[in-house]
Amino acid sequence: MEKGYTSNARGALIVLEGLDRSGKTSQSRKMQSYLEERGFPVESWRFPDRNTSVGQMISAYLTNKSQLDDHTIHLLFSANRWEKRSLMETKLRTGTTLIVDRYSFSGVAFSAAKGLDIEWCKAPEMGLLAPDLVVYLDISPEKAAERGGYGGERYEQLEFQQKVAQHYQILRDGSWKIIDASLPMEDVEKQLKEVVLDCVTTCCRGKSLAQLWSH
Ligand code: T5A
Repeated sequence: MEKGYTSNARGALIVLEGLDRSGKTSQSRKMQSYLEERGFPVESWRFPDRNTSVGQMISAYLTNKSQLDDHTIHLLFSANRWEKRSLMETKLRTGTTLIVDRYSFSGVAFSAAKGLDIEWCKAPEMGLLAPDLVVYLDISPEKAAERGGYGGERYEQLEFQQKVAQHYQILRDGSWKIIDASLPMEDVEKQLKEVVLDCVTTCCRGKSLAQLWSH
């Protein structure tokens, strides 16, 4: 057992959310290095996980190589999380912190932005593990669109991202940490480090795992 861990200690499930190009991938890497330097076991994950067979179907859809019904792609995104759930639980229970780039909130915000019923969108996510921390990297769709590589994938369109931002607003609760993602990368990183370290320390001391959107 790692130094400082109690018997019910575990890794933290930390989720980064935000519009396309908000800086999740960059910050996820930085948080991984930061925690590793401090001696915490940590992995960076992302959804969609394009390496699985479900993930490959999603990737083909996102790159406009295939067409799918809106409900069908929603369920595929969800299935892509379910296929990683058991590994996720094992990692957390054995003390590894997971920094996850997008999770169920992306699933709901993007599909609901297309007009699907929000409760219908949430239903297949119920029972997945609840994050210990959700950080929303807050940036205007206009500012995000100015960043490198924007526009290559299906959802990277200004008007659609505006709708996604509105649905993230609906999903947010008081526990989310909101960070201004239009700030320079170092400033975003500094704010993120504080909340991430606090969360990892809490889970390291012992915290039970919860399920998402269970009543
Ligand atoms: N989706 C996803 C669903 O519809 N349902 C679901 O269930 C899920 C999980 C793929 C798409 O799928 C949708 C959402 C997406 O549309 P993705 O592969 O995660 O999701 O796509 P993106 O979010 O677009 O991922 P990106 O890697 O493209 O964007 P990031 O990770 O937010 O941003 P990042 O770090 O790669 O940075 C983008 C650019 O901005 C610069 C970087 O250097 C880079 O060039 N940058 C900054 N520049 C200035 N200041 C800063 N603070 C900066 N931070 C980053």
